[in-house]
This record gives sequence, structure tokens and C-alpha cells, in this order.
Amino acid sequence: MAGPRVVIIGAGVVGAALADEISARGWTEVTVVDQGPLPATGGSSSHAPGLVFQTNSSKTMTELARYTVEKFCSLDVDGKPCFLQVGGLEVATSPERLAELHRRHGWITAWGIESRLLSPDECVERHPLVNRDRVLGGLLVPTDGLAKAVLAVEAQIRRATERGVRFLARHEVLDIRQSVGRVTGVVTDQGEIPADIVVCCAGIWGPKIARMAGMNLPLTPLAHQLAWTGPVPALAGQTEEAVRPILRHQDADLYYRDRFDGLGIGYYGHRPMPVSADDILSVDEAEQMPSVLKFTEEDFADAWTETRSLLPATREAKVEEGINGLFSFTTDGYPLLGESPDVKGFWVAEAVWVTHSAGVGRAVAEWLVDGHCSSFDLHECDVNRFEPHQLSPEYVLARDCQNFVEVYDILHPLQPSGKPRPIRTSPFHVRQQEHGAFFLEANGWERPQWYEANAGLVDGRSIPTPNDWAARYWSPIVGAEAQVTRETVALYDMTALKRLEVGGPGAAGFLEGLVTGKVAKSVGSVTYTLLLDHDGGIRSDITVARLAPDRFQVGANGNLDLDWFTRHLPADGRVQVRDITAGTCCVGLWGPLARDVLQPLTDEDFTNDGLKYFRAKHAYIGSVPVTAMRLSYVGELGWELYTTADHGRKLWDVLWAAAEPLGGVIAGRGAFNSLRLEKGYRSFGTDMTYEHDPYEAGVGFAVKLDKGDFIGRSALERRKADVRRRLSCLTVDDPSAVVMGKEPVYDGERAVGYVTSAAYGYTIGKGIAYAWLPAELAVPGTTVHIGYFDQRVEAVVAEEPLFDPAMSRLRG
Ligand code: FFO
Repeated sequence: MAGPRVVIIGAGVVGAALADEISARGWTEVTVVDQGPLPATGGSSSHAPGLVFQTNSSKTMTELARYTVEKFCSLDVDGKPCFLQVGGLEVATSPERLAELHRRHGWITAWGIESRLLSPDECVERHPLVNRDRVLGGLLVPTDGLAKAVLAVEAQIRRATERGVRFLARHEVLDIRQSVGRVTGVVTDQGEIPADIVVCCAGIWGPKIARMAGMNLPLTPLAHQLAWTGPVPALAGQTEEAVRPILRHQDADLYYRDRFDGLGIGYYGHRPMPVSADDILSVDEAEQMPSVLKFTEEDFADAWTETRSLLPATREAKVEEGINGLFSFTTDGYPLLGESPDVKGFWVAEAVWVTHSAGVGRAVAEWLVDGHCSSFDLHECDVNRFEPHQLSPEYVLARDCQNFVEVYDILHPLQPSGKPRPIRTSPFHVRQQEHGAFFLEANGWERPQWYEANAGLVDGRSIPTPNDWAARYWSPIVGAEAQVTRETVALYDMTALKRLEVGGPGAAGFLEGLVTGKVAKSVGSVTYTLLLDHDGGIRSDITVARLAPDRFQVGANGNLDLDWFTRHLPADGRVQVRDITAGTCCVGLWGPLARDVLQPLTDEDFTNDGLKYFRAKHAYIGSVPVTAMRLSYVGELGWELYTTADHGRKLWDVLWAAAEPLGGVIAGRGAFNSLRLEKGYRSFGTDMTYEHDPYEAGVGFAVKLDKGDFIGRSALERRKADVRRRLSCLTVDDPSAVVMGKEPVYDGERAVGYVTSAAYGYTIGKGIAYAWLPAELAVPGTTVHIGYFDQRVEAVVAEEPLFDPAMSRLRG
């Protein structure tokens, strides 16, 4: 079995890794083309400084980096190693950064990699050039180090070549051939190569190549300064390339590496210097290589001043060479992996740094060969994750530049990404502004976190103040809004919730083949159910409402759900899928008095018998036509009320006019998140993702194994019997000890899991943290500790849900 004919475009770290990984899996009809010479093709890999820091807030990114480290450690070229495992040291020169290093220590511990916090003296011991007077502490990751990117390319090319992969240097790609929505080949200046699958690993040229296949690839090449000193007298005689750990000084946007008796210095502090993929010089035109632009010395001045302060020994040295090197940035910092939505067989593995390259090679190889990736959870990296506005050139350029500027900044998990804003506003936006909404952003939507107009509600309530970090993007009003929701009634803007319409004579059968539950029930039924991948991992949790025999409304989590549906559509045209989010809006009306608000506004029967829990129906609220669905993510009586965007403002006004006299409130996302955690409702993407199956995630109730076949079913039969970890509910008694998510959980001194999401529960009066724990610890009553900055917060595994286990609120 030689597999399909694959053409990989680009022989940098990503293309070489992918060729190695797919050929190792038996696909050997593989050709790799590159416009440049091999193995130094002239792309970003050829000038990469090679620093591999594994620490990342994303578990997936850390795991991709860990695999790169492990693989590169095992590679050599004629005895020359591809990885110098000197360790990675990040130093703090400010109290804020020192706290941030503790947070980073938490992430990497949570993701299972050893690291140590160091005192200033220990920092100097590890890296004797560091000025003891400047640093307050450090974070050391012993397994970090220096990748020799070009050697790693060569080593992987050799292995792949032995298995029969062809590498063609100096082949410039001119076009992607396609026929009836499939790739058929790659046109180069040396002729055409037929292909069943094309994978674009062209790095900074990615947007240009992708456009040949009609694909809009949202990345920007940005120049980044890398300078090399001449000999540093203090390092005289150093014969090894690197002995000191790679060093990061994020407070000044700088990093350092050894190079014999000199240093490499990388800098992110300068102005963003974006370049269009179309304007990159060709291999023959470029002075050094296409990815290398002329060093602009004036942009480096501050970096050099700061370097001589942090590393005083460099005062005796000079900057001898420098480049402005191009590499890829994306709007959210994650790579772009996956298949084009429009052209079958056209794949991309783009915006990947050396750090993650081998991991990405493996991930995409599994995805191609097995049809899904089991080793890594790729939901953050999928190229089809973007909303339409996130593909606009204006947005892409603005965000990519912003990410360049923020690359080493201390970012709060709730902090909105800044420019450009606002992008999308719901029909209720003006009313929300009138109520003093404090907006955060979700998928481009401006979404209120709380409303200043509710400030008066705080008086007389017991709402504990969280610690400083958790108190950012927070107000005591959040607590008041949460409590009032449980006392009277509240309006929530649910417009940002992704809504899809699945229609046509084949719709019911189509959905049944994708979801874990039974959804082809009576008209008016609503079902909470899951989408699984072939390996049984959770791709999403959704609600499916049957609004007519041939029409379903799906409450989804993001664009990847639309992409998943679209990919599985039958070819016969009997099913259509449409994203109806933008043309519609939704108010969640929830709380014990919800019925008192709604019933007088409509002729339809909204009593318990008139519309049962998890049922939907059409109604008029005054003149506004709505679809009402009786469910609630906050765990209270009430409905999601949907209408078209044009009627949105009216719906809001009519409901508010009725709710306000009853003591109701307009409430924001802060309250919403606290309430859903009290009720134990999972959030896809944070609490559970592709790597988890429904049983360990605590949503096994949504799986009906006996309903007939669906994607992931056979894998589940295996996984059901082998639950080793569980998403568990922890409570925290200390009211100020609110954690944020991604913190490690310790059993004694051993890190055993990590927090997914957390909030204070304002009606149960405790802190709540959901966490992944080994099954043997996921037993109510077990005491564990959460690592929060430099503290250990005691937490106890609790029986869930914490609020209304009898469901008397929801069914009332
Ligand atoms: N769709 C709608 N309409 N509303 C939502 O809030 C959401 N979600 C996501 C995506 N789709 C949505 C799904 N998450 C429940 C739990 C999680 C949800 C949605 C609903 C829920 O009510 N669970 C109940 C009922 C289960 C049952 O009867 O089958 C429960 O577990 O008790 C928001 O993120």
C-alpha cells in the first residue's frame, strides 16, 4: 500500500516533518517540491534562531512542542545533533512578570512537563551572563533547547527519501490544478505533477499558494529582528555551540541564545513590519534568501541598550550581523491546519513555528492517513475555525500585527483582543449601552459581561471580592446579577450562540448519522446531543430542535460545527445547511418569574403542560414572531426566544417592559458563567474537547449506543469500558481564591490534573472549579490543591450538580 499521490509544497520544517511522518505510516507516493535549494530552502526555517520554549497557555501547543523536542532529540545528520537540550530560562525583571512566571509554571505543570521556579541567584547560576541586580526570579524548563532547524529538515528528508519520497528542489509552484472541486495536480515551472492530495506547507508564501486553490489563508508574514553579536570576551574559548539555557526577557520583548563565543538576540519590541506574501522576493532576486530582509539598525537600538543592562558582558561586544527575518503570524496565534472548505484534497499546514513543527507533521499525517488526529486535540488549530469577518484582509492584518506586539505581553484570559472593535453587534446593543454594559468580545460579537446600571443591586448582598487577578474584568455586579436571576428573572443576550439550520428531505437521516442521541423525534422536540469524531472524541455538544418535519435548528459552538456538517452533506442535494446566526438573535429569559413575564405577552400557552422542558414552539410576543425553546444553560425556568434580527430590539423592549416591574434584571456573561457552573453544564472547548470522550466528560447520558450507527459509535464501545480520568467538580471554601482555568491540580506534591473553568458560585456561596482528574481521585470528598500563582488553594471534589440536582427549577 503506497497510499494516494501526495504533493507537499514546501520543504521547510513543516513539509519535511510531514513527509517523514506520512511515509512512516505507509504513504510513499509522495513528492515534496520547493522553489529553493535543499535543505536550506530560503524560507523561515532557513533563518530560524531555533529556540524551543514549550510553555504555552494551550495544552495542544505545548504537546506539539513536546513532540518536536522528543523527535529532534532522536535525529542527527552524520552524527551532528538536531537538538541541543540546554534548557529554557525565562527571567522576570518586574513583580508582574514574576507573577506571570508562576502562572506559566502552572500551565506547563498542568500539561505534564517538568519545570522549576528559580531565585535570582539560581538564574545567575544557570546563566552567568545575567545581571543579578536586574532579575527577581526565573522559570526553568530543563527539556527546552535549541533546534537546529536546517539539520532537522535534512534528517527528515533523508528518512523520507529512504522510504521512497521524492524531493524536488528548485521547482516553483505556478498553479494548483483542480477538477469538479478536487485537486488533481500541481503545476510547477518544471512541469506538472499529478496529485490526489496537495498539502501547502509553504510558510510565508502560504497565502499565495492557497489562493491558487481559491482559498483565503489568514496569515501575515511579519519581519522580526534577529541579531548576532561578535565575540563576547567573557565567552572566549567556548567551543560548544550552546551551553547556557536559551533565555527569554519578556519584559523587554527579547530572547537570547548562545552561538559559540557570541550571542543571538531576538527582538519583538519594534514596530510591526508586515509584508504581503506577494511581495516576497524570489530565491534568485533575494540578497541572502527570500525570508531575510535587511536589518534596520534603528529599530534595534532599544534592544541593544536593554541587552547591555541585562547581560553586562555584552558591553564588551558588538552587534556584528542582523536580519529582519520573516515568519508567519495569525489572528489568534494558532497554526492553520486542515483541508480547504471548497477544494477536496487541498490541505494546509501553515503558520507553524519550528517549536511545533514536528508535532504538526505528526498531527497532519494522522489526520490524512487515519481520517482524524488522535494524538493531539486540534480544535484550536483548524483552518476552518474562522468566522467570515475573520478572513477579511483588514481584520487579518490588524490582528496579526497586534499579536506581534503582544507576543510576550501578560494577557488576562478574559482580555478582549483589542483592535479592531467593535465588529458585530446584536440588535440589543443600543439598549445594552444604555444600561452601561461592560463589553467583552466573543467571535466578534460585543457581549456584555455585566451592566453598570445594576450597581445599585449590590447593596446589602454578600458578594465576596476575588483576588486581584480574578478581579480584573470583574465587578461585584456580576454576583448581584447572578443572584437576581435565581430570585426573580433576567434577560440574557444569547445572540452570539452559533445557530445553524439543517433542512431538506434528507435532514433527519443526515443528522442521525452525526449525533449521539435521537433527534428525529416529534416536531417541537429539542435534544441535547454530541458530535463525535471517528475515535469517539467530542467534537461539539449541540442542541437540535425539530421545528418542522424537514427543518432543524441547531445550537452549536462555532464555525467548526458548520464545517463538520458541510463536509458530511450527502452529494444528492437532499440536505442543506445554513448559518442563520447573523440574521437572527436570541434572548434567554430565565428565572422563577420568567413565566410571569412571558405569559401575559402572548396567546400561546406557556404553562408547564403548554410547553414542556426541552420542547420548542412558535409564538407571538406582541407583534414579534418567536421560536421559544424551553431550556436554560443557567438552570432556571424559562426559554430561549429567537427571532429575526429586524425584530430584535422590539422583542427586548417588550420583555424588559414586563420584567422590570417584577424586579427582573438584564444580566451579563459573568453571571451566566457562574450560574452554568453551579448547574454543572460543560462548555465545549474548555471543559471538554476532541481528546475527551463523553463518559469521562460526564455527558454519557447524551449517548444512545442502541439508536443505530453514528460517527464515533464503534470507538465509544471500546472507550466506555476504560474511563481513566474524569471531569470533576471541585469546590473551594476560601471566597477570595477564585481561579481562572488551566491551573494544575495537585494530590500532595504530585500534579495530577488541571482546571478547565472556574467561577465563584454566588448562590451556593462557594468557589467552583471543574478539573480533569484521574478516575481514582474523582471521588466526592477527596481533597486536592489547585496551584494558583505561588499559592496552593485547597479544593474538595463535590457531588454534582451543586445547584438544584432535583431539576425542580427547570421543570417548574
Ligand atoms: N444550544 C442552545 N440552544 N443553548 C445553549 O445554551 C447551547 N450551548 C451549547 C451549544 N448549543 C446550545 C450546548 N451546551 C444543556 C447543557 C449544555 C448545553 C446546552 C444545554 C442542558 O440544558 N442540559 C440539560 C438537559 C439534558 C437533557 O435533557 O438531555 C442537562 O444536562 O440536565 C451553550 O453553550
